Amino acid sequence: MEKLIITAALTGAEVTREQQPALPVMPDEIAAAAEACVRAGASIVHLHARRPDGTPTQDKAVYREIIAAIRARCDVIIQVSTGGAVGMTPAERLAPVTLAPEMATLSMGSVNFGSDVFLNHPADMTVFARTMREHGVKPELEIFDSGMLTTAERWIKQGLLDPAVHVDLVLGVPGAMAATPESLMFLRAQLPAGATWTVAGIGPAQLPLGAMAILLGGHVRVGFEDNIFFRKGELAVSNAQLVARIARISHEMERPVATPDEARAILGLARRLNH
Ligand code: KMH
Ligand code: ZN
Repeated sequence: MEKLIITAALTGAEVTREQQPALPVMPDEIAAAAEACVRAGASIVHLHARRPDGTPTQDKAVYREIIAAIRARCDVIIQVSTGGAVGMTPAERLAPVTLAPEMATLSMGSVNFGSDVFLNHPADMTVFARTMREHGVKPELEIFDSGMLTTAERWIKQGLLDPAVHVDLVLGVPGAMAATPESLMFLRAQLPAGATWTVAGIGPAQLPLGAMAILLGGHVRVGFEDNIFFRKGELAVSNAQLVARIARISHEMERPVATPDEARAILGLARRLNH
């Protein structure tokens, strides 16, 4: 089995400081959280930017600041969000990709998202995929439902995506696929040949689905974007606490955790030092 890649989804677009007092919001807070997560075993950080008032933004300048602050502290694979927040325009969402981070998320279809609709028109998403390719950015395909994997297969056949895709199975968003072991097994069986995959369990599903992925040879995403609790009724004290628990479980299962460079090798990333 490959070493385990842990992604830390530090901030997200929806969680507030009121809900999670340790949520990193400002660039220096996000960078400090990233460094702590790397020390705990993360090799990828999934980033969202916020304005000082806490509202989500895809402003390239804010992402630039966050990325520079992280680079000053540690080596880690930077993955920017192109999901942004519900209601943002596609052009707005795509902005941080032009900073040429190593990775960016690419949502593979539209989905109900709680009481909202997370709209991902195929015409827009193909532009996202092309722009990522132009900037040498590896997409992580965000899969909220099984039809999105068939879209991935089609786009690979059409040459829009490179065959060695990295897929994030996001399970437990209200309105999308349930966070059950059966959902995970079902999606895993339909992954494109040669794909690597990670799982992002929402809320209480973060821990059990993460444990499953460790055993199944997948990778794991944790962090406040998807879950703010350490256990029922107890808020996590930091993103790093959630990373450390997954790293501990993986070590106990005798599956070593990947360093950023080892994760680069697994994902086929050429190391980028230009920012
Ligand atoms: N905030 C969600 C609507 C991503 O980062 O690519 C979308 C999201 C996905 O967070
Ligand atoms: Zn995100």
